[in-house]
Amino acid sequence: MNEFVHYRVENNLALIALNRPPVNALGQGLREALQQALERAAGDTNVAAIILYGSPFSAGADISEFGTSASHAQPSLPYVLNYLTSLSKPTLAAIEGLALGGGLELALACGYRIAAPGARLGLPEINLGLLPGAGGTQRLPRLVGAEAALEFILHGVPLKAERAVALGIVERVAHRVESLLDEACAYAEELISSGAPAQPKAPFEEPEKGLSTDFFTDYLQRHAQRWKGRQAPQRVVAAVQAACELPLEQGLQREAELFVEAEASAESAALRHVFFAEREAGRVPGVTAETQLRTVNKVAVIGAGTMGGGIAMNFANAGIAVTLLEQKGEALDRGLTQIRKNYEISVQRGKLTADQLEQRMALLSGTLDYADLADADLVIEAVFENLQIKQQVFRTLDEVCKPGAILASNTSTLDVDAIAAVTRRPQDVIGLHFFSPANVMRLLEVVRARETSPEVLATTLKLARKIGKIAVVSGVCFGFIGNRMFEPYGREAYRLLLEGASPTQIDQALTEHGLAMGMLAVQDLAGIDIGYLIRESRRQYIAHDPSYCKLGDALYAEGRFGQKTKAGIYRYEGRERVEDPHVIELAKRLAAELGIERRKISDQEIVERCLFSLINEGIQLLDEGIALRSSDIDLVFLNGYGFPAWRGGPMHEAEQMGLDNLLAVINYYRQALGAYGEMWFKPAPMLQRLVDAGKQRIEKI
Ligand code: 3H9
Repeated sequence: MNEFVHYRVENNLALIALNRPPVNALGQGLREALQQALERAAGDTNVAAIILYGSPFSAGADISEFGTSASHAQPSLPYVLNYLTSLSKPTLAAIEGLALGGGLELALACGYRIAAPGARLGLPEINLGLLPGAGGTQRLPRLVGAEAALEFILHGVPLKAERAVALGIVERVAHRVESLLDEACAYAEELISSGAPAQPKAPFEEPEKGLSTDFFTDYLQRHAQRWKGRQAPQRVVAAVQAACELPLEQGLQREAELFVEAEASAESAALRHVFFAEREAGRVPGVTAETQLRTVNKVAVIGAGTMGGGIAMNFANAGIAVTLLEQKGEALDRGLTQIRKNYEISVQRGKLTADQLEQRMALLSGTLDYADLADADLVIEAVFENLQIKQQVFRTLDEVCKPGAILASNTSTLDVDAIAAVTRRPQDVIGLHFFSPANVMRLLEVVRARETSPEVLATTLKLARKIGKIAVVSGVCFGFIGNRMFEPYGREAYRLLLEGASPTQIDQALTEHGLAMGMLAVQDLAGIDIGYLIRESRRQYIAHDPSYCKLGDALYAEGRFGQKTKAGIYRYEGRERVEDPHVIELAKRLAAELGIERRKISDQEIVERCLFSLINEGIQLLDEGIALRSSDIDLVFLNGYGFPAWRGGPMHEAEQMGLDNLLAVINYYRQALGAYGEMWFKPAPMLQRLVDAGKQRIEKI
């Protein structure tokens, strides 16, 4: 028939197989082929019922088509699905693997559904800033009720087939994946012989039944805070409300209008950018499908503190045995006890069963002896952030570890080449920078040192995926991608305090922009002492600016280390963060000493100075080859620094505002801030080159 669809008739059944690897994305070609196959089956008098199947069934609309003319090119997905529902023969979806988004909507347009055990069904459009746009918001409420449908669509997380049956999305689960098609055929024969209608009566003909009259208004109000800055959730609510208030045909029309708006939104463009960025990050020069992988069955972590313990949990969670090494028995016991406590919290929250807790703890063991690391396949060092101490650990590892073991450092700022250089196997050394809390944060910066071998890199990238991390490869430089770019961002926040902004104003301006936390609250959380020690190691690079994080240095001298001492930039009363007049006075005094004139500062200036300094540094990093691509930088900030995914990341934001605008604003501050501006607001040379070349995307030129 067509390369995208395989069509055959067996007995009285038309079997239509979707065939567009790897995930049967419903792009224009597949839609066209499917439409033709359906028309052929409809017109064949030998066909009494139609079965649609695929392996996997389908991951939905082709995301790469959004924003292009192909997205709505005929036959559109809604058109094909409406045609499907109009057929007079029973239609059956046999769902293997996954039915997501438009893929599930295809199944919902069929009269009947059977799924393979373990198949995942979901409407994840919300994660792309969209709503289901091929009938999902109208047909699902009629199948499972409006409230259940709303939760399912807004949650965006797929359900396993077994739970989908309980919810009423599919009628049956096949006994085995292998027998799915046979069982689907048997089901279709039953439908034919019982004279079942092509489309059975909807279980919820009135999906709003049982809901209070102000259900949707209440729902929006209840979630207003959570959805701040976003529009897709509100569109989902509007569409499901339409399912309750309008006949199907008009409801579908309303859904289509909302979908067009959503597809054109900046939010969806940002989230689609993130989707492809995550896939792109895995493509690393020098690593191919042929690159040999090393086996990693046993991991060791050196240091059982908060970081080491969190790192160890990642591996235990993935079923990999971990040995924790500490210098003293008490520290080891403390570390293991803390891990157990963390798991106990998950059990209390219902995220883990008591049995799973014990299984994970059984994978964790402790030792005080380096000799016990001799058979580890991967060792991750998570000791104090000091080059000499880390080098000493690596010398020892070089002595005790078996040949071929991967030796990783969790350093957040130090030179991984200098660490590798103390071993006789620099090709086996790599940086694995986890973010705190390491068992929660998705980001893993993988630092490729000068001599790191492709096998070691490929193995760690694969492992990162296994433990559920987003791995981003960075070259070696101070702070790698994240902390290096975070430094100018922090510098500006501290400087704005001297120039007249209050801590609350600065943090609020940033959280209003969508950041999970303001920069100054982050400083208090990370530790004012930690920031100070990092500055101490870099004084030669910052000494020319006497105002550089001056307030941070002063707070350090006062012993105000942040949350842990109940005082830093803020004061902490229990869990509450309050502004401290002492810090404002301190800022005024320091400003006077430095000759900085205090003034009223706008929120816009705060956001621009903090964010654009960070972006400018990112462009410089790309130019230096530390980051491979600008979308990698976005992933770092989205997954490690609380940037909002719906803005797509700092580099995507810069592209959206226009690189010429970015350059103009940076140049404005360079001039407006006088000597300070001249020091820190020089545009990265590559930004100028990109603008001169008329580029809209941030890419190395
Ligand atoms: C929608 O359906 C809208 C409708 O309601 C209305 C329309 C009118 N399109 O992730 P992987 C590619 S919105 C295009 O590495 P995994 C992916 O880029 C859609 N491409 O594998 C990658 O390509 P490459 C709603 C897609 O096993 C390759 O497939 N659906 C699509 O870890 C392998 O993917 C979703 O949001 C797609 N829909 O995960 C589902 N899906 O090799 C989005 C995948 O060149 N997809 N690709 O890098 C996913 O969640 C995961 O990709 C999936 C597989 C779970 C399917």
